[in-house]
Amino acid sequence: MSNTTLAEAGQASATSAGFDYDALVIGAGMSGMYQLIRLRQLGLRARVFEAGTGVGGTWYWNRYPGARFDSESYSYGYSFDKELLQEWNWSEHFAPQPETLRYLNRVADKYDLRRDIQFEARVASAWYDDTARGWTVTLEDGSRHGSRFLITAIGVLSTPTLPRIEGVDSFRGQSWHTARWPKEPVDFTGKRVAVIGTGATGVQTIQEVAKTAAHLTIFQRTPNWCAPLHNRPITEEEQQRIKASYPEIFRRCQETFSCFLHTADPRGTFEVTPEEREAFYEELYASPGFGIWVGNFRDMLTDPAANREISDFVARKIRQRVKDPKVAEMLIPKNHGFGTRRLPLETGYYEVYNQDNVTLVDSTATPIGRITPTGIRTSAAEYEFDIIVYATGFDALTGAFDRIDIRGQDGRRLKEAWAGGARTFMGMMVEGFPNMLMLLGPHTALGNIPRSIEYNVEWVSALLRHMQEHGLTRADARPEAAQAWTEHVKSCATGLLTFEVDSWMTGVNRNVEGKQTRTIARYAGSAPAYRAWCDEVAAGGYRELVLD
Ligand code: NA7
Repeated sequence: MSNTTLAEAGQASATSAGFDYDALVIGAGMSGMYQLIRLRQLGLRARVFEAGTGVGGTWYWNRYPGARFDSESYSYGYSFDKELLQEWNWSEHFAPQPETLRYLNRVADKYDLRRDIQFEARVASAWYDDTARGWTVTLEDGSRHGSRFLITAIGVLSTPTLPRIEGVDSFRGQSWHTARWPKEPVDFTGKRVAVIGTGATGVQTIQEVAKTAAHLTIFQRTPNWCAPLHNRPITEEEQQRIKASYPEIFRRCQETFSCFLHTADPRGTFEVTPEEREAFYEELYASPGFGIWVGNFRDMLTDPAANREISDFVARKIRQRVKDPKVAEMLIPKNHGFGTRRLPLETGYYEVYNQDNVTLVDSTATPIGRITPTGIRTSAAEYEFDIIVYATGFDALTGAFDRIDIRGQDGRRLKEAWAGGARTFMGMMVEGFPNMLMLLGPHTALGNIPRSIEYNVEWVSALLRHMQEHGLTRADARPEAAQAWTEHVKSCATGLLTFEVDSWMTGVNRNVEGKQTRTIARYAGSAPAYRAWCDEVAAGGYRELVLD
């Protein structure tokens, strides 16, 4: 193995091209942080640009009340630092946001990451120059930075979107998008509060705000199927057991379909008796976490009849939990089956609608026409509020890429290259965009995200090491490899009920121009199959890439 670092290998051209860095990373969330650690270990000159004032990404921005994991805490943290795993105590089975942010700051402290991170630095553009074989990154402050490699660590759900409703700026009370929540706590006591949106974020927010608001009005356009989280504190005994079983926990995450601790039951819905089926559903409904979604019968998301069974079961639960039958019906989804959109996990969510201080408004029957200086006007009524909370989601998967002017070879814009749908190689590279590596790009395996992050960072780092060792300075995906991967991603979506429904997972956001129709920007195959594909590319010496 050569001791030559990439900096040295490419020194002549790097210096002559005036590169400031070997690698620039955009984003200091979980992926950017871990990538920085690995870049340093490779001996590379690295810098991270981060728009926020601190590390943490998703957990830095999403400070809204009630924000917490839906993954078991101990399956979520970084697995690479065995010492930290033993030192860090998660307090709950599904940790709240402040704790996760503390955890990520602890990682940043331990590895002294902040000295290579520039905060309040939002990237405006990134242009590739084939003569120099590198990237020029321009920040919004106008400063320019040159680098051989560009690594995007910009997240899957990081570009918040406000509703396209007139008057959003005119409201005179307080209003925030959940992903742009203030750092100081917001007191809802005695306040008239509106929440728009009932996705995973809206559900968590509503549960919390309903505890103290004088009155909470929820504007629901599409109800989502939700299931109980069953969170609780981790006892001292459990803490010891968790720490002793980390190798087993992470091994299991590597084996399951989407890196959660749960995995599909091998049985088909109709292979058991109705009594057995009901008992299994009851068991799942009473169990913590995503078991009811990703640990259900294997055909739940492929067979419409199987999906109807579980949907009917959960509808019965909602009717039992919500006292007013009319409100219960409003909360039961009618246009999609259970689990075909991202499943929000809840703690007393349905019971909120039994409270006197809570009103549910159907925003499909009576759409919001306008945000006024004093509140919200629908087609049926006018409401006054002190606070409006926008839990209206994100321009998912490709949105964060679209907002940066990324140009590859011959000045080709990434947004245009993806206009007909994302096209990638394993979600990590894009043909014609040499030396750009994406950590959570479209088409990558998602699921329990930190597990995907660690894998992608390792794969990218191995490629960089390979290039170091062979004195290579340019890596691009071969068109036929990108074509094959993109076709594979499409074929993975075939037959899945999830892809017959509008949601961020199918690339739909009615508040974003050009995102009104479904696209396949999400890899729906298994994580083990994804890793096998990527491992094979590395083991085969990267034949799918043009390396020189
Ligand atoms: P989601 O799941 O995209 O939810 C956004 C919600 O906002 C959803 O209920 C939307 O209704 C609603 N929405 C958006 N615009 C409007 C307007 N104009 N009027 C009324 N309602 C509106 O985002 P989340 O933040 O909850 O979750 C995103 C992911 O983050 C989540 O899946 C986790 O993985 C973490 P719609 O359904 O479009 O009718």
